[in-house]
Amino acid sequence: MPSTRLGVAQSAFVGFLAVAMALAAGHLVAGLLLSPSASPFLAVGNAAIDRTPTPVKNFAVQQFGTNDKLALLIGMAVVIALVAVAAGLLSRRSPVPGLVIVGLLGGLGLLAVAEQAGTSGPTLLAPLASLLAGVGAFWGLHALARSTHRDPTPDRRRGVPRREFLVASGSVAAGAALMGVGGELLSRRVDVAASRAAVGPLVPAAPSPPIPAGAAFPELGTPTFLTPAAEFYRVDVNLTVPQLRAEDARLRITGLVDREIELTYDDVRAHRLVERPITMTCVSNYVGGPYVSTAAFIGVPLTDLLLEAGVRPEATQLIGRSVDGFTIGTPLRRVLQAEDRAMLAIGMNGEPLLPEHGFPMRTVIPGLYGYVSATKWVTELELTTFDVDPYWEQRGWDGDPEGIVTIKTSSRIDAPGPFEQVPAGEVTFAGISWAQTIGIERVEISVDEGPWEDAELGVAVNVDTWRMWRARRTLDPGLHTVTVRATDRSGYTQTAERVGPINPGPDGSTGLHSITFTVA
Ligand SMILES: Nc1nc2c(c(=O)[nH]1)N[C@H]1C(S)=C(S)[C@@H](COP(=O)(O)O)O[C@H]1N2
Ligand SMILES: [Mo]
Repeated sequence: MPSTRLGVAQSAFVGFLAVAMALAAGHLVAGLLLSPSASPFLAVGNAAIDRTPTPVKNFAVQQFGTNDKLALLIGMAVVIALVAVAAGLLSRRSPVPGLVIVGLLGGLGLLAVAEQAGTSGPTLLAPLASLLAGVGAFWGLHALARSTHRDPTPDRRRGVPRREFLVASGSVAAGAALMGVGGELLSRRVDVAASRAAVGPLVPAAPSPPIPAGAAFPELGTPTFLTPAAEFYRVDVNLTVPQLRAEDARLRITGLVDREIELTYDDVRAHRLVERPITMTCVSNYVGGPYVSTAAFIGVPLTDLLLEAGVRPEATQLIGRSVDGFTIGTPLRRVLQAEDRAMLAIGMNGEPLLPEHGFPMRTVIPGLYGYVSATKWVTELELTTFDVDPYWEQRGWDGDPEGIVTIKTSSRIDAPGPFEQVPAGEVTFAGISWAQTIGIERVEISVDEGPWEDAELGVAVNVDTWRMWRARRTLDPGLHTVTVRATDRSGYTQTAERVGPINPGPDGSTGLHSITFTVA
């Protein structure tokens, strides 16, 4: 007597395959349309990032660092797989519950794509294809599985229906894998690498002098003075790096200006290019954290561009807009104060920007945290007043537009590492400190809560970059603690009061970095 219900494994498999098919079909069409973000999987991920409360977002950045996006994608894949399996299991008698769930998942993808900034009609084809593929695959596989069930005996000898189901599900699995991979390859078809290579050398009219020997102590464990672009910290809201070609790039300067202007990449290059080492810092950096890096940025001074457009006196804020929907607001006063060193950057360490750092163009303004100064993949600079709220402020980081943007003077211990065991004898300490636009005056260390004693500073490169430090002490064998603090040229010494990066606004962390280590 054949059961009228599908087997547990078979029904779970039907649900899983149908959803895999749905995601792959969406990914493929998004790839064909050259809109990777229209892939329902990525769109749902981006929608999730958008709705994540800021503290959670910050927690994720701190836990997973630059892998926060990978962690999110894996987590999402697991959740979706579980829902898919549940859809199958609920459909052992009738396909209806599964069809409803797969349809709802498809609807979610459709909504996520539809709400994206700059969605055009055609990009909706990706989630639509996904919905149809998912529902279709579920329907087809379920029907086939049921027919196998209803009529199990006569064919057992020939094994036809069972084999039919296996062949069909195998084909769906293979098809989904092919479509997924194809979609991924297609969306990388925009040949950013070729566009970057074609830029050729960037020659600043005012090159920055070479970094002096003695500016960094990498042999002692500090970073190199200039961070190689590939190792520069990366923070942004994107699951996939926006792929833009220099040939297609346009920068518009709009808003409270005498004349709006639009520049191509070549127009930008043709301007006076300056070069300046600048240390960037993310507001999410915790005390002792890694979100601080230095590059010699090459670009056009923002003041040159603002002069060209003619800024109206009412303007108080410069808003940067980007292809990823991110907007960054900078107090105009701070842009002007930075003079030539606030730039529309096109190069980093002598090379065009890397895609993950904003190729082809981004802004960099020394002294301000990245989220209020450093628009990557920038497409528009709008002059406004403080009435316009940029990205983070729309999401509840509603700070004082003038106050919170300044990078806090800070310092970090790079050597010894946490809980490192160092050989007996003289111990070498080394690390970094920074006080962008002001300059570092002094770095002190305290060993085992003893008196503060001066560390030796590396050669200063300019006030906008970090300053390395080193010190030596002879210590007895056993467990020790070292703490560091910096004083900047305004006379401010880092406070010991420990505050996390989000407190609750994005003010940047405070507190002193300490390391515990052992002398052998
Ligand atoms: N378009 C865009 N620009 C952006 C961001 C973003 O998410 N999108 N993140 C900002 C943040 S929070 C920081 S700290 C810097 C980091 O720049 P980097 O990744 O080149 O180090 O970019 C800023 N610019
Ligand atoms: Mo940031």
